[in-house]
Amino acid sequence: MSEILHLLAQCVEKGKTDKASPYPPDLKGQDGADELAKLALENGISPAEILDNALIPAMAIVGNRFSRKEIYVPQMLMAAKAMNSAMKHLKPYFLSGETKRKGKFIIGTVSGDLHDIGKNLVAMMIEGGGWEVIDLGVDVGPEKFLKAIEHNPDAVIGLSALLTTTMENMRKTVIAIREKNAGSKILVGGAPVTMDYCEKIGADFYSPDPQGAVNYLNHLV
Ligand code: B1M
Repeated sequence: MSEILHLLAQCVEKGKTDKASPYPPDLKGQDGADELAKLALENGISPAEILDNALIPAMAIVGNRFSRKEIYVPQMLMAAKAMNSAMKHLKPYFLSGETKRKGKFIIGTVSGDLHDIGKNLVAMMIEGGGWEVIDLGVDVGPEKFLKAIEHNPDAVIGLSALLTTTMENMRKTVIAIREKNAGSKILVGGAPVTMDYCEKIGADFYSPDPQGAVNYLNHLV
C-alpha cells in the first residue's frame, strides 16, 4: 500500500480529521484525513483505491474494536468524522458515477422514536464500508420508508428502534415493506431488539452493532 494510503488509514483509525485538529495528541501538527485524501487524489490514486485500501479497512478495524469494547462511542465518532473529512474529496467522483459503490442502504429510526445516535453510527460505518446511505432520519413512518424504496427498489433497508414501545412500530414497518416489496432485505437493530424479535417480525437480519451491519451488507454483494 502506498505511504499516503497507509497514513490516511492511520488517521481514520485514530480519528485525526485534519492538520488543525489537536486530537489525537500523538498526531498533533501532522496532516489529517482531509489533507491526505486530497494528496492521494493529486498523486493519481483513484477514489476506489482510496476507499478500498485505506478508508474501508480502517473503519472495519474501528468497528471491530468497538464490537470488542476496546473503544467507545467518542472514539468511534472521531473515526467517522475523520472518514467524512476524507469522503468529502471522494464524493464528487461517486456522485458523478465515475466510481461505483457497493449498493444503496436506506436507514431510519422507526416512527415514534427520536433516538438517532446509534442509527447515525450505523449509517456512518455503512457509508465507510463503501455503500451509498439514504438516511431518512428519526420518527420515520412506514409510508416514508415505502416512498424511499419506490425510488431505490434495490436498496437494503435498515430499521432502528431504541424504545420497547417503538419495537411494535418496527414490526408494522416490516409488514408494510413486505406487503409492497416482498424481496427487500431488511436489517434491524437497536438496544431492545434481539435476533428472536427479528425472526418474529419477519426481518432478514439483526445486528447488535454497526460492524455486524456492515458485514451483513457486504455478504449480500
Ligand atoms: Co432515551 N431512552 N428516551 N433519550 N435514551 C433510552 C433508550 C432508555 C434505555 C433510558 C433508560 O430508561 N434507561 C429508555 C428506553 C427504555 C425502553 O423503552 N427500554 C429511554 C426513554 C424511556 C426515553 C424517553 C421515553 C424518556 C422520556 O421522555 N420519558 C424519551 C423518548 C423520546 C422518543 O424517542 N420519542 C427519550 C429521549 C431521549 C433523548 C431525546 C433525551 C436522547 C436521544 C438523543 C438522540 O438520540 N439524538 C436519549 C438518550 C441519549 C438515551 C440514552 C441515554 C442513550 C441512547 C444512545 O444514544 N446510546 C438511552 C439509555 C442508554 O442506552 N444508556 C436512552 C448510544 C448508542 C451508540 O447506542 O442507540 O443502542 P444505541 O445504538 C447501538 C446499537 O443499539 C446498535 O448500534 C449502535 C452502536 O453500537 N444499533 C443498530 C442501533 N440502531 C441500529 C440499527 C441497525 C443495527 C444496529 O441496523 C439497522
